Amino acid sequence: MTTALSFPDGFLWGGATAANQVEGAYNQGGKGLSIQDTMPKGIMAPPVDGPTPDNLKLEAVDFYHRYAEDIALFAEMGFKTYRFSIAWSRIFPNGDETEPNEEGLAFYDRVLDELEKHGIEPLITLSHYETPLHLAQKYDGWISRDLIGFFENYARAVFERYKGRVTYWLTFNEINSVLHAPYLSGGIKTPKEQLDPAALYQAIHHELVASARVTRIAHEIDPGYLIGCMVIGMPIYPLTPAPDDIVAVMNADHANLMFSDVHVRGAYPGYAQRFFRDNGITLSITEQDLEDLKNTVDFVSFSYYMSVAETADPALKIKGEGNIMGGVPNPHLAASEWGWQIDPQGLRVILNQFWDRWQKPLFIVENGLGAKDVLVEVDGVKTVEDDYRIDYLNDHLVQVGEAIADGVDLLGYTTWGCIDLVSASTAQLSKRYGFIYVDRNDDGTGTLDRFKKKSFDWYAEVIRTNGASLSA
Ligand code: BGP
Repeated sequence: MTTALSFPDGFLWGGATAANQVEGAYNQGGKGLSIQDTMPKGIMAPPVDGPTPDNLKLEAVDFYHRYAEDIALFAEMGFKTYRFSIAWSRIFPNGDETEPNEEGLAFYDRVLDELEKHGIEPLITLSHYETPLHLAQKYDGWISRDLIGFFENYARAVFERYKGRVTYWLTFNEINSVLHAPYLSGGIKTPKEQLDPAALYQAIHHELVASARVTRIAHEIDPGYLIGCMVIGMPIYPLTPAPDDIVAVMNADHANLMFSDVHVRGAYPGYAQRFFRDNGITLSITEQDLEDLKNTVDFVSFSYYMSVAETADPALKIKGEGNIMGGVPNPHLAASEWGWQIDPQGLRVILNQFWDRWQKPLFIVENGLGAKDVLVEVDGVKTVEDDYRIDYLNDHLVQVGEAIADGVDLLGYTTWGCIDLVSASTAQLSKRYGFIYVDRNDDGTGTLDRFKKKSFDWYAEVIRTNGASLSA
């Protein structure tokens, strides 16, 4: 007999977005440019110098002006939480000023007002792939130690401003993605191919120290603040049971897990020190850095879209499509239209792996299916019959329920792109994740009107029943 699915009382159901993918208004309210304004093709092409008309993120889905309408729709689905990011360049337009931009702070006050009105708990990411452009151009992003201080000023400004209105904060979105997308993730302008591994790991060290320092600052400002790290959660399976493949998996896991090991344990693990030694990487680490790193996170959050396989055999080491890191395709799994392999059980696996490893509360802050949707008319109402999305989310949530039954301590679950938004990797709008369809196309045309998809009512029912309506 198996245990029935049961989600804890107070489970934080909701959805997630990032400023650069929904807000638009890229140059309004005193906002400075961010690296996203130079990435009209996402990570599919090298960045350009500045904003270009083909960059969908400049207007995105205009959340900047429509936030009240959108939050009302989230409330209609019964959201308990809404994860969004603050655009760093709205608060510090260049990133290195000393005083924050009042208009930027006031915008997020208004967002928080709307959330409070509907009883929705905010979950805020401080840095979601939107480093101020000036910091990339002048300092080469996180390569420079100066960014620690700039980030600290920014975090302090928002922690102080929104005190008493927020509990959950995340520092860097998918911090482990910097290994694969240094510009997107770390504002590092030097092209990846020219980047010396020692410089890259120094940048990572700066981010880890910055994250730990702002964790301390947050707790000083408001002891009620809970600070989480955020990583790409991607289980890595051996392609075969050959011991060489198992060791290859262990090494690939270490490359990823190092980030949260430092966040949770407050020091570099032995395997990371060995990696640095073996690769001739000598980091500049001060005594103060070592002290700062001891400010560990309160919880671990992660995105989950897919698992990958790994092999030690160079002939089989093909890189498939996937969420920034990608990996060797698994012959047992089907894939989305964008080649991301679909593996609901992988979510249970990673929840157990993370819980067993850290014994810290977990939070799934991204999960979902990017798909091409077709707007149709049913009984005179425009909608999308997205049964494929319902199936995807249902199957993943059933595995979440299994993990909870396994004993995993899970705070909540926010689907990615609860309203359609611009894709981070491809910069398309046609790669849609939402329960809410936004009328905007890849060529920039469209009314920006919102329509509820079939999945809208489905998710509302899942939340209303606290998961009891899922079909196992
Ligand atoms: C994650 C990012 C998000 C998001 C999501 C889906 O890597 O944190 O910003 O966009 O993946 O990816 P994509 O937009 O490329 O489909």
